[in-house]
Amino acid sequence: MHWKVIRFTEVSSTNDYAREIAKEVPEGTVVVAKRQTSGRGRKGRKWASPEGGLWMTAILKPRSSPEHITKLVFVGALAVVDTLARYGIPAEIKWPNDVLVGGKKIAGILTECKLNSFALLGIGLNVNNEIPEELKEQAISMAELVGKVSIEEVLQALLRSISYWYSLFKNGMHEKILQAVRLKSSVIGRNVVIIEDGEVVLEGKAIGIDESGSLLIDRSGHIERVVYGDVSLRFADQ
Ligand code: BT5
Repeated sequence: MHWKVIRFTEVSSTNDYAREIAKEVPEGTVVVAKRQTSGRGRKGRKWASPEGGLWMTAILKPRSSPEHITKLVFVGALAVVDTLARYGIPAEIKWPNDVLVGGKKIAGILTECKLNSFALLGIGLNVNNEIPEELKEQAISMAELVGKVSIEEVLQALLRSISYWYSLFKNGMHEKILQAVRLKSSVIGRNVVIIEDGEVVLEGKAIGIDESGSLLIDRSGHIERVVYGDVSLRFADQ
């Protein structure tokens, strides 16, 4: 993939800026900002984006069918895990869109799509930035783990890893992607609680991720499928 990076000191959200230009620019255009004033998670949740972190959105044009596009989030999560491994940081994927180190969130992925047109792969990775006080118990940065690192170097490593996983995605090798997600998952084998709109909708033991990317939950012998969407997951023992 040939990446073309557009850099800003400040934007509201790299996903929002990317959405505005997506139709006019080629696939591989990447929007990066030093800080975001309205960084977002899913469902309008806030994403803390002070200077020192890596806040980026890659504009992709995969021409995949709707059933596959939801798996794009795993391209981002796997790329982050690979990138962290280069720095000796062992990370895990918490289905569906978080990357954790030692149980703390180091990165979040936000994918947004306009079907038959473009997909936005937004990645927020805590690099050298301060973690806000209220998130300190649940979030961590690369600097806390290995000391200060070059954001530019992290970006280049991340783009290389995205190229790899995205080429598998484009070539229809979804099972290979899912197999990697299963291997890196911090969820399988654990008791989890699924939350939607602040309410618990399901509790049980996560036993796998199926071929569509859905989480399989064993609820006293009855297997339920949780489709990736706007749900959140909490570990039952935390
Ligand atoms: C996510 O949402 O995890 C997706 C985050 C995506 C951020 C990137 S940055 C570049 C691009 N532009 C954007 O505007 N967004 C993307 P979600 O699963 O909804 O998780 C949000 C939750 O994560 C919040 O409610 C907080 O609890 C927590 N959180 C917020 N900021 C954080 C941070 N910097 N590090 C770790 N956790 C954080």
